[in-house]
Amino acid sequence: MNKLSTTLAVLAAGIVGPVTAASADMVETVTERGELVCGVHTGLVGFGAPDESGEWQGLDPDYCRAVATAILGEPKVKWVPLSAQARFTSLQNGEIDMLAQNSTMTLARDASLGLTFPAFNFYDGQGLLIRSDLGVTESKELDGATVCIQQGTTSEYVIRNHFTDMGISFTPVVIESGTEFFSAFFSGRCDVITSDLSQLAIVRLTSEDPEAYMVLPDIIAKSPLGPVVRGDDKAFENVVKWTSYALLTAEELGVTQANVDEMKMQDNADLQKFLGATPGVGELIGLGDDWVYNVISNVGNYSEIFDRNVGAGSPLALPRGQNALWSDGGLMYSPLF
Ligand SMILES: N[C@@H](CCC(=O)N[C@@H](CS)C(=O)NCC(=O)O)C(=O)O
Repeated sequence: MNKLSTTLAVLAAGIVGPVTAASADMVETVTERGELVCGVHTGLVGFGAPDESGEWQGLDPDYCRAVATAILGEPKVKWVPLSAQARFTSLQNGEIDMLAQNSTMTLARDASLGLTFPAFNFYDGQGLLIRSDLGVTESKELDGATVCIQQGTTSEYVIRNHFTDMGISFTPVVIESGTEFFSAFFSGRCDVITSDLSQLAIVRLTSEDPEAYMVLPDIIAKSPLGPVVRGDDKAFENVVKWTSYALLTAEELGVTQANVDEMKMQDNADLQKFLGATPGVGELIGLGDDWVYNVISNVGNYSEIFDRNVGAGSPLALPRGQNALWSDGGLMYSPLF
């Protein structure tokens, strides 16, 4: 790729320049402040949307709660809803401590922004949502279609390459705001919207007439999603990384929000260490030994978070699919504690 196209790819992915925030000890800052400042979606049910009391609910907000609890012992979070375009700049500038907003890890985002993706919380893919009456069954039949794309997302870059590779033309309509992106599609301004498949499934299911829309079978890119932090604070990065792993390990060990007290008392060396009945799990990442216990008792394990927000226990009922544990054939895998 030449310099111009690299620059274009970087711009298309919503990347705005080098990191500017002063380095800080985030574990100490969060402890002193008494809350974690988390960047979240403006309103995507299941992944991050406010409830009636203005509290953010969803898979990503629950990761904010888990990280806050690991540090503070309780899920104290200040929510900062962000547009797709503003999210990385906001993290770079230090306006938020952590970003949890269906953000895809890419080389450019991880390597050139001074940011880092410590873990994945949802393995997704990019797809296309169309009006069913278009009579199309796969993307190669979309020659000449009008495609709505949200600015500052990976989708913008991927879709252009996809149409070029297929050798067919399309008219891109690049939209800045998240709300306008969906309404443009539902009001007929474009034939297709492209984004993460989870997002497309949710938008379709929560529309007035889900049958009028269909997600095409094409998966045009991988899209691993996860929390993002600044790259200059290894200790905080470790907390986010190992909190994510703790959620997976708890699922693997059968530790749930309901049974965590009972599990902590079991005559099992691994469980006792993991849940802080015996010392060791906190010291290496600068936390108390009860941090995993606190996270699970406040937020639950990964399967509980998945189920209540996007899975079988929610109206969305998305399948676990690739997000199942490795032991169930999925990609979710935690190293040993
Ligand atoms: N995972 C992709 C797509 C993410 C995405 O499309 N996010 C949008 C739409 S859900 C968003 O955060 N919108 C909020 C807004 O702009 O208000 C990425 O990281 O670029």
